Amino acid sequence: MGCLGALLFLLGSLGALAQRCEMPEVDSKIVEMLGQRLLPWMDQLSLEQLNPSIYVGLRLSSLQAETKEALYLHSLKLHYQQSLLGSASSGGDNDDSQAKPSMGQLALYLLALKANCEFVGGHKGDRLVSQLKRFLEDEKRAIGHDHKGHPHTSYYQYGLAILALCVHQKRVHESVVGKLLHAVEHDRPVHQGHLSVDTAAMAGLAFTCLKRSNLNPDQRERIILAIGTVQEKILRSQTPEGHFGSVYSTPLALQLLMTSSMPGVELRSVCYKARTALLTSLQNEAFQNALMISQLLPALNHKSYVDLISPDCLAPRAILEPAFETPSDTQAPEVIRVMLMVSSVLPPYHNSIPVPAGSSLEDVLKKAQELGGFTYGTQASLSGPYLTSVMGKEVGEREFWQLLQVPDTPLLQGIADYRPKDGETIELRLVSW
Ligand code: B12
Repeated sequence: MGCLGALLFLLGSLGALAQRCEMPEVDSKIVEMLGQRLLPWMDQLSLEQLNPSIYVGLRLSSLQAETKEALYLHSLKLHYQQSLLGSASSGGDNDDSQAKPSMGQLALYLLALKANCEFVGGHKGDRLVSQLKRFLEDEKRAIGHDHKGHPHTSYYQYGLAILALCVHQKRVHESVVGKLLHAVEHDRPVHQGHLSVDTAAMAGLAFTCLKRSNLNPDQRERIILAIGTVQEKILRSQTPEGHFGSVYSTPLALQLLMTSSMPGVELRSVCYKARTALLTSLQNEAFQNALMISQLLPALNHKSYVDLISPDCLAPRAILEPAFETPSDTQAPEVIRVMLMVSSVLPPYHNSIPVPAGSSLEDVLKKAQELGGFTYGTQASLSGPYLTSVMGKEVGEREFWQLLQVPDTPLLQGIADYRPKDGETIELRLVSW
């Protein structure tokens, strides 16, 4: 073999080794149906209901919602800027009725701006960037010099914030990036790594952005290694069906895998398998939640949040038409019984709750409250209503009310989306995380 032949052979085998995560197109009807489920959410324009993730997901998808989309971004700007920057006339501290967006929500808002090809800038933009940097500094302090502490929010939001600043080409201090690197480096799989697949994927997306933008050149080697660590973690988490972790962490995991090639890994078949698993889940109507759909649509369009470094705002996207309403069954649904159990309180609560078939777990909780002897409270979040108190017991620091199917299977969905079956027993359990 001549010199050129050898070179071609080498390049050929390198190409075969370094495969990309490319997924064959998913039927456009399926994608359209997912997009249509976002439309009703886009009519809700109060701060509590606004969800910047929906806007980002749509912009990175193959779909567009025309004027609705523009109006949605307008409302996001109005409400987020007002609540974050506050106006002197709002009376300062006597206007606490609406909670300020969290670090992660501010980060998603900045991603939404970039998804519309807008750089944050000007006086207001700079203040938002400073706020996000301050949030990160506070979190860095909470984690501490010895890395023994925890962020007040989560490493997921920590990664999201670094990613958002990065796509706007805003540099964050090495010590801030260092905390996320440390978390990934010390997430030992042998000890059942504590970072979830979603959190690892989000960290990986942030690192990939830093690598591509070369914003922290002195940490480049560590960043590249950490991307590899995250990729491995995600690959190891693939279930026999093909999901990474669970069905709902697969969208972000795919976003990450799509940003990279991995020498020596059959990425093509790994991603093909994930796609098959996703298609089955889509047929089973697993994707009803708007936040989940917003994380899935980019992956189905071969895009990731890292593409927000230089988004293609002129890419043609199909116009989304509202779905036809299918007339609902007029027959009264049968009544089912769901057992509701709370053992984290004294005396423990245990009751059989009658609800119409097809009710959500939230309907069950409402009915139980109506029947007496049970109370609960929720907080709005981008994923829907988050259960924060049960029988008057509010969650403490790093605690949450876990939803389980007895004896011990955590639910994969929240109270608004999960629909228990007749005779099922659901436990609400106060746990630390
Ligand atoms: C961190 C996290 C948690 C933390 C939240 C505490 C904290 N201080 O951060 C803990 C461990 C407590 C948690 C709990 C649960 N989680 Co969680 N969580 C996440 C994660 C990794 C990031 C959320 C986030 O910060 N988003 C960014 C910020 C900007 O958005 P936000 O709306 O302001 O964030 C808040 C809400 O997301 C809320 N929250 C967290 N999880 C869930 C789940 C649901 C259903 C709801 C309504 C709210 C909610 O806590 C966040 C902080 O306040 C996501 C991953 C993802 N892909 O989104 C999963 C995720 C949202 N969680 C999920 C689930 C299933 C749950 C639980 C229902 C699990 C269970 N069986 O009990 C519980 C919630 C139960 C309840 N009380 O209502 C699923 C939801 C899937 C779906 N179909 O919608 C996700 C997508 C993980 C996954 N891949 O399966 N979670």
